[in-house]
Amino acid sequence: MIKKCIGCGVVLQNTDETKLGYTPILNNKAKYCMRCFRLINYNEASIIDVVKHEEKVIDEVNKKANLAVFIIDFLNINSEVINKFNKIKSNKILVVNKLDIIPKSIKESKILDWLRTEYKIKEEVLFLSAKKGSNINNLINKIEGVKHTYFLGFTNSGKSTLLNKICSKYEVVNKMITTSPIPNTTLDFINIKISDNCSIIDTPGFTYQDKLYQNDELDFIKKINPKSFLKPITYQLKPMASVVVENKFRIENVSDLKLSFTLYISNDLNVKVLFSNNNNLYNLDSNEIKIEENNDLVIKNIGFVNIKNECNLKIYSDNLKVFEKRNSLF
Ligand SMILES: Nc1nc2c(ncn2[C@@H]2O[C@H](COP(=O)(O)OP(=O)(O)OP(=O)(O)O)[C@@H](O)[C@H]2O)c(=O)[nH]1
Ligand SMILES: [Mg+2]
Repeated sequence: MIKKCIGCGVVLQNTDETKLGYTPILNNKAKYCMRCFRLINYNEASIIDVVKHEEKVIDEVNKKANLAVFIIDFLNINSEVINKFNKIKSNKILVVNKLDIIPKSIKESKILDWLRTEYKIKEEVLFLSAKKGSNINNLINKIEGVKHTYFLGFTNSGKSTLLNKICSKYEVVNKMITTSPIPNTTLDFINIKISDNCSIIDTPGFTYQDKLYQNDELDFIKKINPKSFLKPITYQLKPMASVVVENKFRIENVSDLKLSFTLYISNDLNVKVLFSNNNNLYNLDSNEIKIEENNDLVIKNIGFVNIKNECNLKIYSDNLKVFEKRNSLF
């Protein structure tokens, strides 16, 4: 009989330690694969080549979902995420997760209006914190009595954390899906029956086409996900001054005005201000972009910058495709 890991959904096997699903002893008691065991107990990831599941997830959801719950995290709202949401044809809800890290000054109603105008979202939007469990009753009301509710979204948006929270409200024994700040934790569909005729299904997260890191840069990857409340930092950026984040990218003010420049990124990431006499990262690819009044500059998978003034910025980065501008939320 095929047995699946209850943490990540892959088929368990005891023949090849280097492959997915490995467990030393494969018997009736085996629950988690070695990778999940290490993630859960030591927060330690083995880097694996994850099979891309994007098309498989979208196909299955479009064919089988009675309801699709698409989860995004507040720091990662961008065109790629919204395009993926738009590919879902079934009845769907958008959930903005990680409300616990959002500064209180940013009201849900404001985010909602902005999602409707900037990203043309027409569907219902719910705001919650999967980690804290706040506002999840609204979602539970939606899924109760629905035969197949699929949870989908980009990796690390908090799908599995949310399913675990929902399960804790029902009497589902021995099911604890693995969660972690490392991308691609969930590797296959995980179907959990929460009551008669009602199942919730976790799915492997989508990955960004362009990223600022390699899969083995675990120290950097762990810092991207804010562990606690987000404290945005504002810099008054003089002409020719730059902000450098973790030696990954440099954003330089190439206008002749001083800019108000507020970073909404994890506070674990190292930020420094440099002047043009310091040539750090000047060797990377660069691109100059014009920022209109009150635009945000999005850094996909990292967060965004709010810039109050119209200006020109020069960006230095290994991957310029992760930067895009949008009308600001503020
Ligand atoms: N602050 C905060 N962190 C959260 C919340 N939900 C999830 N996280 C964290 O985000 C990270 C990713 O959570 P997962 O539940 O593993 O994300 P996922 O969407 O299942 O990711 P994949 O399985 O890779 O697709 C973990 O470190 C979680 O603790 C939340 O509501 N607030
Ligand atoms: Mg997951």
